[in-house]
This record gives sequence, structure tokens and C-alpha cells, in this order.
Amino acid sequence: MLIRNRQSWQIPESQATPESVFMDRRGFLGAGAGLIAGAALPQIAAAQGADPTLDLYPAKKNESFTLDRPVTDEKLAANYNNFYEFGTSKDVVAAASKMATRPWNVQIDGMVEKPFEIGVDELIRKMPLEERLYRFRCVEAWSMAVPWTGFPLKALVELAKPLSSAKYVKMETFLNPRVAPGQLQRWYPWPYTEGLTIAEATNEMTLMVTGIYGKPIANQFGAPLRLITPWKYGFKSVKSITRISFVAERPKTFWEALQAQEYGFWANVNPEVAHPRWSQATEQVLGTRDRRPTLIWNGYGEQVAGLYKGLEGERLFV
Ligand SMILES: Nc1nc2c(c(=O)[nH]1)N[C@H]1C(S)=C(S)[C@@H](COP(=O)(O)O)O[C@H]1N2
Ligand SMILES: [Mo]
Repeated sequence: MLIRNRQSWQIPESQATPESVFMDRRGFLGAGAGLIAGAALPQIAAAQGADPTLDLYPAKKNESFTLDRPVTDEKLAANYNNFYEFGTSKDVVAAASKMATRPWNVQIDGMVEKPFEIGVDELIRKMPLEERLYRFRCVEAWSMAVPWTGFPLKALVELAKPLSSAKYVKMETFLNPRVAPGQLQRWYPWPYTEGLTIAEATNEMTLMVTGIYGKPIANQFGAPLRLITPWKYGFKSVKSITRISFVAERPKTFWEALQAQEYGFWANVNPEVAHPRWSQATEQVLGTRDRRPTLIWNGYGEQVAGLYKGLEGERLFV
């Protein structure tokens, strides 16, 4: 990760040991594996028209979600993204703009009454959209606070009608290396996969996001549909989802598959449980010189701590 003209709030590489550091090392080792540097890739997205759901924004704000800090400046949040499909740097805007986000279908399958596929616009129009202010904490120890627009994942679970044998919801990003050059790097376990228990998926905090800053979500944030679980580290919030499966077994997630010692299934925020390579006690607030203490459950314990009763033996904070 190369940072030029580093802003004062950006985290020096020596201090942050992000996911990318680990991966760059792996990348170096794997780079000889049949990849042709600079091989021509088809250009994908032609100029896209206006978002077909534009009329739904801004959605009504749900006033029950308030912040303890200012909202992060939109320009900062929109230019500091993790989206490995488009590169391991934080600067993925240009690469992600090549992803066509329409037409976009979402497949709902696994242990449901009847599997189906639905166009994202039809799905969004069926769902109760609202705006929520949430804190967001990346496992790399930076944080932001943003207004997401979306709908409770619970509403989608109800639409999907899972069987009682379903215990987990598995969510996957699209898989198309012609669109996402990062997916040519075959040492990653593509497609990006995440999962939640049914109880987590139906908790009121769990949001399927379709917009941000009062507008349809921009590509680099994971258009047209991404997950947000604000009490968990950011890597849980899988972007550009094309498939949602109801399953009996705990899914193997992207980061867990890469490095289970460092990234687990639960990934709940806890300042007292250090990452093996850095402390999680504080966080660098994006766009400021502020380093704040990190809160357990990222401050959402009242809403979510009850989900983990009886699971104390699990690695809940990795
Ligand atoms: N498909 C996909 N989803 C992803 C990632 C990714 O690389 N690919 N990165 C994750 C990580 S580590 C973080 S911190 C957040 C970043 O979200 P943002 O760029 O919208 O702020 O997306 C998460 N979801
Ligand atoms: Mo992250």
C-alpha cells in the first residue's frame, strides 16, 4: 500500500497493519502463478444512465439512531474504501466505476420455501427504505460515521421465507474477473463471502444498504446492495451482493478462509481483544486528528449483546 502526500489523518503504514499488508506479502509470493502483467481486460460499464431508484432518495431518516461524533465528510468516505475486487489500495473509485450495476439480479436460494431471483430495483421498491446514522469501525483501526440508506435485512429474510432448518445467511459478492481485476488474483478465496446467524440477520440493527449520503450508493461503497452490521468490524459488510443463501452450516468467510488466526466469523468489535498484530483499543477517526477509544460492540451493545448469550465460549471478537 503506497500512500503519497499522506493526509494528517491517514494512518502511517508502519502503524496500521491492515489486511492489505498481509495480502501484499501473499500477492508477492503468488504473482508468478500464470498472471500476465498488463494483460488487456475488456472495458465493462458503458456510460450508465440515472439510477433507476433515484426518486426514492433521500429516504426518511430514522431518528432513533444518533451519533456521538460528527458525520464524516462525504468526500473523505468516498475516497477511502476497501474493495479488494478493485485493488488493495484505498483508492478504488476509478476501477470500481467500471462495474455496471444495472441490470443486477440477486439470487435467493438454499433452505427457503422457493428459491428465486429478483432484480435489484424490484427488490428495493418492495423494501422499507430509511436513513440511519451509524458508526463504522474497520478492523484496521480507522472509523467513520455515515448516513446509510437501506432496509432491515429482516424484511428480506421475511420475503425469502427460510425453512426452520436454516441457521445462517450467507452473502456473496459477484464473481467476474473481467469486471473486477482483483479477482484475477487467484490466491484470494473469491467470491467475497460473508455470513450471519439468522438471529443476527433479523436483528433490527442489520441493514441492507442501497444508498449513502442521501443518494443511491456509489460503486466504490458496494453498489447496488451491501450489508452493514455496525457492531462488527467493517469486513463483515460484504459489498455488491448477488447471492443470498440460507444454509445450515456456518459459512466460511473470505477473511477467515485467508487467515483464520486473525479474522473470524463473529468479528464483533471489542477494544480489549487485540488483533494479533495491533491493538484495537483506539481508532483513528477518518478526516480528523482524533484518536478515540473504541467501544465494545462499537457502542451498540444495548441492541446486540443479547445475541451472544450462551456463545461466550466462541471467538466472538476476532
Ligand atoms: N466484496 C467486498 N466487500 C467488502 C470488502 C471487499 O474488499 N470486498 N472490504 C470490506 C472491508 S475490510 C471494509 S472496512 C468495508 C469498507 O467499506 P467502505 O469502503 O464502503 O467504507 O467493506 C467491506 N466489504
Ligand atoms: Mo476493513
